[in-house]
Amino acid sequence: MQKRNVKSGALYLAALPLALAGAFGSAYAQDAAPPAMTAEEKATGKKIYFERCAGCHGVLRKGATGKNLEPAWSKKDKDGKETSGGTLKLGTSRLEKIIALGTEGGMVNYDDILTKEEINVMARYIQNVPDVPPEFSLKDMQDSWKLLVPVDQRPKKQMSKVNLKNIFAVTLRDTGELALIDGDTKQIWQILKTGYAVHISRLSLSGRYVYTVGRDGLVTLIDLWFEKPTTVATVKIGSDARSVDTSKFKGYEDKYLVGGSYWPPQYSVMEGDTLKPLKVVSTRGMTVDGEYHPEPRVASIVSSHIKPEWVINVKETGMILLVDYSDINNLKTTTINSAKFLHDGGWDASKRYFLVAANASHKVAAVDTKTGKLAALVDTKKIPHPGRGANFIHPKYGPVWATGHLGDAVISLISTPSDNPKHAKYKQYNWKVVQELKTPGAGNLFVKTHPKSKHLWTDMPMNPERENAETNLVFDLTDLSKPPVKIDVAKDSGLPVTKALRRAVHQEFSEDGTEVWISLWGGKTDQSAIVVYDDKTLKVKKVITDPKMITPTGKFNVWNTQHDVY
Ligand code: DHE
Repeated sequence: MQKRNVKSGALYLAALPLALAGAFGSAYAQDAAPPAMTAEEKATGKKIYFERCAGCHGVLRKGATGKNLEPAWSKKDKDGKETSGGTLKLGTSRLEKIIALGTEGGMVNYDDILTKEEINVMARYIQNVPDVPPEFSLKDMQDSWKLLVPVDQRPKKQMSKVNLKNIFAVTLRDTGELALIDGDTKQIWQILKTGYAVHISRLSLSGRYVYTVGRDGLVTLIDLWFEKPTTVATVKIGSDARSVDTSKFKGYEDKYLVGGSYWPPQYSVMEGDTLKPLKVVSTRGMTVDGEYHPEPRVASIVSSHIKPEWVINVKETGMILLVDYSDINNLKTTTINSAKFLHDGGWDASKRYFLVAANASHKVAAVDTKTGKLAALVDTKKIPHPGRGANFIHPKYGPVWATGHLGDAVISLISTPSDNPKHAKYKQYNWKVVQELKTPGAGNLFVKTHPKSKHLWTDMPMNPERENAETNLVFDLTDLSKPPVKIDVAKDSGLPVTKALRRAVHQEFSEDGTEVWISLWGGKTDQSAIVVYDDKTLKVKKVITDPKMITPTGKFNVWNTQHDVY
């Protein structure tokens, strides 16, 4: 059928929009009755679907980065021509093959994560009508809210001697934990229970509080001023979530926290230092194509530095919301049309423009947070995936922001505007892709640099080849015509070779910009590591590994996250 895809255990699984492509064009099975399932099998299917599939295919299975997985669907194109499909037409044995082996379109093989029985359950589960999970109201949030340590019982000053600016908050994906690692000593300071598979950590503007959000919608507030990091409040914002940020504008510093949910499709506003729920706003509505969508999930969120506003990117509608939080009872929102499906993104160097991947459109949308308008829609290669992107001064084209791609072996450099008179000559290039850096393969997730670095680090964790997935490439920013240096993170970790791939994923700089930390993300029972490199010499400085450090993925340095340094 198709080549076995990347070793899984990891989970951009089915991340490409063409997931299941090819399979859908094939001959359909004859029998269209939904297969029977016991209550126990349904419960297993539901759990696995949430943990492995919903992120890309959606809770209602209407598809986003992954294909539509409804039992039967039909749609009309702009000329009125109707097409139809669905899992029922594919049938159990075809679906089992797709789930087990993946597809060349990007769906990853599950035969080494799921048992044969589980694959069979999933093949039948997705032929049944999707369960619609319950809504999650303000009252539900209030009921879930736990203020574990009230503000007046917290320290009045930092109690430890740890250099908080150089703490790294590291997601331990599969254990539902966060490791706080001291960047100076490279020792694990504390491991705390959080939500399931924490997606991101963000910092309060003060640098004191770490906020994490689990895929299960649990937001955790951690106070770094205690002798040891301590969880002081938690709250659920839904049953599936990916993003949080605080209010950062002058006068509102950390007053509010906003969290974006995948399910229900909504964002919630909380008090910044207690997580007390204040407001829930639905994102259901019309797409940029003018069609109603019942599940427009909240993807990336970022807090503006120049206005009391959050930039909230709504995946399925392709709408970018600028939400003015200066009066949350009379919320003013600017709704900007961009393109589908919005995912991750970051600021340009001036922090005026937010650039976000519209991944199924193969575009990056840039919003001007000063004028509240779309500044540009830039065509990229297939499925841009910037993380937060990387800003640097290109020797020929001036300020640029970089994004990699899941679906193409290229890093695109987009010229961004600058008020610096010295950069006036680069204006002609603004919002154009000025250079594409070739890489040995697709499957990039993150790129990173630092104002003090002369390097651009890029990963390829979703590439099917071991020699790519376990490595990083480092480009020399002073001479981009030079081939990148390939860094073998798996080899540098010194850990024994495992049968399955371990992905070298996500880079983060130390506070002073001299070190780069990369996760070597193994399976749940493999020994994983974080490999720390000297950014100047590209030599290994330290391998951080510990039996308790299971499945490390995202890493967030306090100072860099607090100040959006990338
Ligand atoms: Fe992510 C950022 C969604 C899978 C690691 N990821 C984001 C953001 C979104 C998102 C919306 C932006 C948040 C923001 O800035 O406010 N990610 C999704 C998915 O929907 C998807 C495809 C599937 C899923 O079920 O979640 C997915 N992501 C993954 C992974 O499998 C990764 C590689 C490992 C993991 O920990 O789960 C992963 N995503 C990350 C990381 C960031 C992120 C490390 C933050 C990057 C940064 O530097 O800010």
